[in-house]
Amino acid sequence: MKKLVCLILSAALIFALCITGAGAVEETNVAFGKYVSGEVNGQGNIEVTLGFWALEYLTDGLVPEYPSDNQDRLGWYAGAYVREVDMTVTIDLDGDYDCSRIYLYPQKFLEGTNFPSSYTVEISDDGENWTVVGQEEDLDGARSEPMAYGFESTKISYVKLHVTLLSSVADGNAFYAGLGEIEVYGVEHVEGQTDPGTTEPDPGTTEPDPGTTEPDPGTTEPQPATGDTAAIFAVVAVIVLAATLVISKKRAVR
Ligand SMILES: [Ca+2]
Repeated sequence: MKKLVCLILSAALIFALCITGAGAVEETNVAFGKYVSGEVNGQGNIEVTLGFWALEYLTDGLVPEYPSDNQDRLGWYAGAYVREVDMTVTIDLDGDYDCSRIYLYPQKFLEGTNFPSSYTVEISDDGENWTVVGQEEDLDGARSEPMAYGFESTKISYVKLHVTLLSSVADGNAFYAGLGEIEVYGVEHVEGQTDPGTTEPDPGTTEPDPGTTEPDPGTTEPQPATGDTAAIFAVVAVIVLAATLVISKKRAVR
């Protein structure tokens, strides 16, 4: 009996360790709900946000249809009387994360023709030193799918979009650029763990396969790792079995 209980305990413990490890590498959108700041350098007559658009709508998990009931959360929108700008929006991830993918979603408004034409996507772990992981020049036209940027898993705390050329959308007075959402996929950084074993992105692919890389809007909100729940059950099972063993021992002594 004792040997059997020990065997079951060992198996349960190994199972718990395995699934706990599996849950740790599941990537989520770590930008969801995080603070976004905007800045314009060296240009006058420019607004980094317009009307009922807001910087915080870049990380609210929504890419609303247009027209829709969520027209007041279409995303971020900026305008200037010149098309060449020096404009940044920066997401503070509020912690260290090992990230490997960034998605820029166009707005459904204007069928995405207001997507910025030239920009860089940059990452940083200190908010001062930046590494470019994506770059586009002279994009134009309607856009419905997100732009995807994959890179080797890197510990970061900030993501910056640096726009240098607004879209060709103009109303006679100004040019504009907007996005519906920015998603950053990764896992919480664990000191001493440099390889989280995440998926291997293709750094050379800037535009995702429409059928596979656009996440379901319903999944933009971070979900708890599915392995965590199973791990909890397994750990509970280990405790119950251990208690059973102790009780059995006590009864045997009597
Ligand atoms: Ca949004």
